[in-house]
Amino acid sequence: MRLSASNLASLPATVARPAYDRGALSVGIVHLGVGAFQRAHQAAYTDAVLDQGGGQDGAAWGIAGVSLRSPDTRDALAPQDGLYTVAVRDAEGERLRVIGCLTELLVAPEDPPAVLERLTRPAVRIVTLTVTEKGYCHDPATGALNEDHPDIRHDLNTPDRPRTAVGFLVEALARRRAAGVAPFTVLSCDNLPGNGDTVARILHRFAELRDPAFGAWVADTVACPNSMVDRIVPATTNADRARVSDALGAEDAWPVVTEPFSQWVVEDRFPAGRPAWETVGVEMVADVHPYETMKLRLLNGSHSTIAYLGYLAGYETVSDTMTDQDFASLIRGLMDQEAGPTLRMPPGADLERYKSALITRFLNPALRHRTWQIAMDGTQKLPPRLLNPIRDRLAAGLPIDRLALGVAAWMRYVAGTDEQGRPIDVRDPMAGRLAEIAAAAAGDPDRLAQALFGLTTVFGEDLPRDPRFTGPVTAALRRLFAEGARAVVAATA
Ligand code: CS2
Repeated sequence: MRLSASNLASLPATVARPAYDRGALSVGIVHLGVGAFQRAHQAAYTDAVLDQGGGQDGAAWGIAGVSLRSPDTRDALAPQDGLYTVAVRDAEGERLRVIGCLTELLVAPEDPPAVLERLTRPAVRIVTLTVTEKGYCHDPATGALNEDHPDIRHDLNTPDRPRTAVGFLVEALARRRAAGVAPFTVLSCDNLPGNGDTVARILHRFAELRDPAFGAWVADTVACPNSMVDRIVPATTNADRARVSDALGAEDAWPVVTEPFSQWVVEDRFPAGRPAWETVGVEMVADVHPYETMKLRLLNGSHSTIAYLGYLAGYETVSDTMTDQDFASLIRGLMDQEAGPTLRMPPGADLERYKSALITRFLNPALRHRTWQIAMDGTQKLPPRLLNPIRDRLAAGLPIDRLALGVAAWMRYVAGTDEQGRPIDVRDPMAGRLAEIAAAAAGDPDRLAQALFGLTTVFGEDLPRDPRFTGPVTAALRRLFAEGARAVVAATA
């Protein structure tokens, strides 16, 4: 038996489920990039709002989920009427809730016009995005649209069959403008610094390349609030599927597994309206930047450092890595001594509590969060997580030993073979270029570092010229090759 609307009422009493009438929902939000993170985070918050009655126009906030690439999510969830389980896990156990607000699923490459049609309907007032860093087709060092990106070229030339999020958004906005329908608000929920400002810049530039007057209209009328999103959501495993299905007494082909912690801080700028997210713990604020920097540098910066060093040391998951005392002290030191002091703290935030909570979250033994998963897309992740705090510290004349070790660990990782000589499956939009560089360097740390510093979309123009940066990174890379990750971590911690 498959989880579906028809058996929702007969699930075990321990499983929480929607109290609202799903049939009464209309689609007010289109989400681009429907995946595990959005289903455990933004959809869970919206589901909670609906469960409370949703305020005045509660029924207007159903979500249509769009996959920009693979049909997997639609294939798993459509037979379940869009229902799926969020399993919240920690050492104490697991709590299950079936989420009901995903009422439609579309697969963009199968039918781009259907997605454009969906986005153009006047009832759609918000478009949310989790398309990962690379989905913005931007230059991570500057935040500007990469106008030479093949998919961007494609979408400029073929506006009615786009491939990228920006291509869909801009064409839908053009159609709304032509039809006299107000624009939707675009809410980025990706881990980018100034994610709203970034998406605004990219939409503006893309629209301007189509027509300068249209570009100006987009810049003037489309609101793109910034947001800080936080919840650890590892990829679902077959063991998760089996365990959750067992507990439901019905098969859920794609539950999501996550931690108890969840935070969402959103800049409150929604001219077309929004769900009453503030009633379910979302922090609606005037300025998100301090929250975002805190989270990117402390959580994500630590995560990437754990991912590269932990993987090299042979640890499969974040919690395995963090149970090694040397790694735990390195990460604590990274937060206390290096990343933490670069932060301008959000009002009322308790930095000490935040850092301690992070260590506990990383140690959650019930989440099998693979180091390999977090290691993906380093060319996109390094700039906000490690390179920006490095810039701030260099500007203040401060040392960067631990941050530099994180960068060097990425370099050692993209060299493509582990410490036992086994190949590493390096996933990155620049994987081809990284493999060429690694092959040419042939295991020589100085040549490898030198060639990688040449990637200006990652390191910018400034860092490669600064010996206070290149020196410690190259030295750490030499040691990683010579001594291995465990020994270097022990010595740096
Ligand atoms: C992780 C994030 O995969 C990664 O790069 O650092 O997905 C992280 O788990 C989330 O940002 C937590 O909020």
